[in-house]
Amino acid sequence: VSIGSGHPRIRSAIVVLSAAALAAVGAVAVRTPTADAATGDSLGVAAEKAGLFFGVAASPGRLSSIVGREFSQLTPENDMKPDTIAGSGGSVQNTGNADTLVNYAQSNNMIVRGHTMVWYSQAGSLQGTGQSTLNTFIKNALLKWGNKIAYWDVVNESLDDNNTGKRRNQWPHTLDKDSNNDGDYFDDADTDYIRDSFKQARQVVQSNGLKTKLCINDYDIEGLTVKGGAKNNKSEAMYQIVKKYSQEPYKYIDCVGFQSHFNDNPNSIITDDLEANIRRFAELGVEVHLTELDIDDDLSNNDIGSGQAANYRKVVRSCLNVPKCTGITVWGISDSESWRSSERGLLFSGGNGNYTKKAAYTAVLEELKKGRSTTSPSPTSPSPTTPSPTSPSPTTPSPTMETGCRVAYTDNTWNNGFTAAVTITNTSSNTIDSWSLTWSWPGDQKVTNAWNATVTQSGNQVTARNGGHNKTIEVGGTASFGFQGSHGGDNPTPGGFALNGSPCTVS
Ligand code: 9MR
Repeated sequence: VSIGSGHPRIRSAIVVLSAAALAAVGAVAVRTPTADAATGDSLGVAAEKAGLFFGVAASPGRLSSIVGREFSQLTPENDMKPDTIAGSGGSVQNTGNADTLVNYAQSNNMIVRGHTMVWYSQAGSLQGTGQSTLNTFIKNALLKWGNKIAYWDVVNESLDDNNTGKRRNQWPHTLDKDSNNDGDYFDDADTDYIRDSFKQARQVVQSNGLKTKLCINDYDIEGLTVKGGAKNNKSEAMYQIVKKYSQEPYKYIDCVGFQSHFNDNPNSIITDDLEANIRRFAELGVEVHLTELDIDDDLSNNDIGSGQAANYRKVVRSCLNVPKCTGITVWGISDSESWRSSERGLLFSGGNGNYTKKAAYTAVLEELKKGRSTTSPSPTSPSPTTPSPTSPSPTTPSPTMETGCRVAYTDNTWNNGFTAAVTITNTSSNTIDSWSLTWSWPGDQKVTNAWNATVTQSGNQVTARNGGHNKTIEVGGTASFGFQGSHGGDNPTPGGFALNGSPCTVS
């Protein structure tokens, strides 16, 4: 009998022991989530400090204590798929296992990713139905769990294999119509099940005041290129879909999932351009997640890899370096219990609740603990034509000159973390030579790291000072920076922005 999971008397005794006493107890290796939080010694806790979630795919039979201890997000591996929960006419049924997983996540402070609604595979009674039945199912699934689900994979695996850049040639694509035969499904007169499914999901989210974010998920879209350096056409096709439906006038898609099953398939390799590809999706304003990560421990056809732990490190780093890469989910706990056990692609060995950390685990934890890069360019970095910091401006004003300014502030918030993007516009009639922007937090927010500005905080007062490359703001010009922060559960928008001491308008 393991003492670990919930012997209340022993647990409460340990809480009052000092660290030294705890070490002396030795054999009673109880680590409550609280103890882990204190040391940061858990993937979920380390990830949360870096501003992202670290999750796992699970089934009710795999909910050993490691799940709640190590991970901060949970994806039902199979129990929310239509072949389990879709009844006739788009109804939702048979949700017992899914409910077990959602309840487990809730009581372990994990967020849930719903997986998945519209998919050619495991479609159950949705298979072959029309858009109106899909819409009914989308509505029922969203309303069944509401805000208990943070992210839903609305559309899964819509694109063809073999790097064709086409849609998968089977239902639900059979619903699509290319009215003018121009090769896409983006024209108003076209029928596009991706558009229509997200449209429905967006309407349900909006009209019910839900916070659930709507994602599209696929595999082999991780790199800009595939093996041999050819363009990744599948990734490009996904980019065009996300670009189209995340922007005005649609604004349907919030997030894109790179499944990240890395193996010897030439389109599934880890490329050096993974980070750049994450970044280009992020620059559309969507969140990027690595949703089903596993890495074959023998990527013999992968010319990038040098061992599984190094590959995990590289993939996690690629996400950490892009602020809008807000979560990583591994597709299972241990190798032997994985859908691809022969690849030994996960972070633990062992099984049945008795798991051993692999070198890959240590690599991931170490990388998460290093946090986000502070030097990587943000989507708002200046173009190469921005004047260099040393080039003298003919109209350099005195630092005391009055400024007129406008501030645009947008944030992207989850559990206890957020990222924010700030753009300052110089609305005065003078060039600004150097700047500091101040504001105060209405809540308990804390800035944890920043890019393109040096940000300091004292109490609830924050000061952001220009970086070298963005110190000059021409008349009508802008300077941008971003940061990451933590909050206690509520992240109200700050007010009281002032640039070099003068109040700014907020847009
Ligand atoms: O891991 C899942 C496995 O248990 C199922 O048998 C399989 C059936 O299709 O689905 C697996 O999960 C898939 C996920 O839903 C979508 N991306 C690929 C995953 C691995 O096949």
